[in-house]
Amino acid sequence: MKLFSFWRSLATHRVRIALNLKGIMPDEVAQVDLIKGEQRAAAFRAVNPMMAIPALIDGDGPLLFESLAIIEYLDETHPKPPLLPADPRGRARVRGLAQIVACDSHPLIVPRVREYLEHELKLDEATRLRWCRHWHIAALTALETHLNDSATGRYCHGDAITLADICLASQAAGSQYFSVDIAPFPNFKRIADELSAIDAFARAHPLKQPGAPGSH
Ligand SMILES: N[C@@H](CCC(=O)N[C@@H](CS)C(=O)NCC(=O)O)C(=O)O
Repeated sequence: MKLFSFWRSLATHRVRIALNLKGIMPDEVAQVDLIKGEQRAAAFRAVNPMMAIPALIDGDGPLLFESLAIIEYLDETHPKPPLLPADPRGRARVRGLAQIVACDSHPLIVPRVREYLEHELKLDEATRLRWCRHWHIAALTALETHLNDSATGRYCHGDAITLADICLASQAAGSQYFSVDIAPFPNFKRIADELSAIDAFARAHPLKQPGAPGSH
């Protein structure tokens, strides 16, 4: 198994958590340096035409792409522990929470968007940060409202870890990138704190990866 990764990538952070929860160790982790723009190099474009990570090759392939699709693939091929509830309504809630992070919020703050704001629209750094914080906080606000529900337990959905918790952890890491205080979102913060104490989550954190500032 080969994972295309970079320490700072929040989408890859999600996949790393799922791999850890499933007890899967990729044979190879290929670094795609997003700061240097390696995602746009011809060699990687041939791997993933979206020029984004994560990407995963399991055995003979084909290439797996998009974090949520990869995580559901891992869940289907390695069912224990399950990352989705058994009931359709529960699965819909968990996928909905996950998609607020991975589909509604995160795509607005990825490097290609920030670089477009900078180079094409000529927005200065403070304005670009304002953009990122705005969309990040919009998702935090929606998540907090959804989590204020009897379906929430120790984690986002009951007392078992699900795909929604994986996405919540990546949103929490993003809060650090943009210096967003999560204290005004107490359900979100409580769950983020719980998750950060779990080994599979702690080991997957961006700042624990090779190349990250302060990592070894
Ligand atoms: N929706 C995708 C997002 C993939 C994505 O945009 N990944 C970022 C890193 S977190 C990336 O590689 N961006 C490259 C760029 O924006 O140029 C997923 O969840 O996998």
